[in-house]
Amino acid sequence: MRKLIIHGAFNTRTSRVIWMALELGLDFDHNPIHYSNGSTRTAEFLAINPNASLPAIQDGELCLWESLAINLYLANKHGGDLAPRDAAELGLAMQWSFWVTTEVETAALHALKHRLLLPEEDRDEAAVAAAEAALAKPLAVLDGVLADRDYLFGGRFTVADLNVASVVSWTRFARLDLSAWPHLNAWLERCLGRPTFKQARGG
Ligand SMILES: N[C@@H](CCC(=O)N[C@@H](CS)C(=O)NCC(=O)O)C(=O)O
Repeated sequence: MRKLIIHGAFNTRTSRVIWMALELGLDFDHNPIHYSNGSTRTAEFLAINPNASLPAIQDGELCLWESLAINLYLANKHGGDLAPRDAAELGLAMQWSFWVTTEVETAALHALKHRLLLPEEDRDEAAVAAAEAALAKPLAVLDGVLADRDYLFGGRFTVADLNVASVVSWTRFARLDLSAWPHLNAWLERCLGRPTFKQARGG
């Protein structure tokens, strides 16, 4: 069977999938294309991901897109400690992955854009403040859940921690003040401190 191919440059959401592949010790080919130069709009890539976005993977005949879904798939396929061990853990892994993408990602990306990604003249601290306000509720929820545990569930680092931490990491790159949420902060440190996280972002 053909080797797993991960499409997408390190400085895109592809780093989430590379992080997972490294955690699982997978042998994969990396195709580091970027959306900014038209590489995702070729007929060849659109046949893999009609959204023209990154990441996408090819695993044998299967083409898959949506970073957090790809990670759930890879964990489920390859097993080990990162994978859900039963239906209840699978439910929790999906719950946290859907939660972070619906409740956290948009505001975190907004903060990141206005602190880091946009040209300096287009950045707006009022937009950062609005993002911070929108994040207060979900981050408080995460902090509360982590008050009595090191990881989201199961007493170990799982795909749920990886998916949630990869999105919440944007708040740190945006230099938001997370001191109001010490349990979240300590958990984020534990997750992002894994050597594979740095590797997954191109070292
Ligand atoms: N929900 C998708 C979002 C994918 C996405 O928007 N990726 C960005 C790169 S981080 C992209 O390729 N954007 C295409 C564009 O802006 O043209 C996922 O998590 O995979």
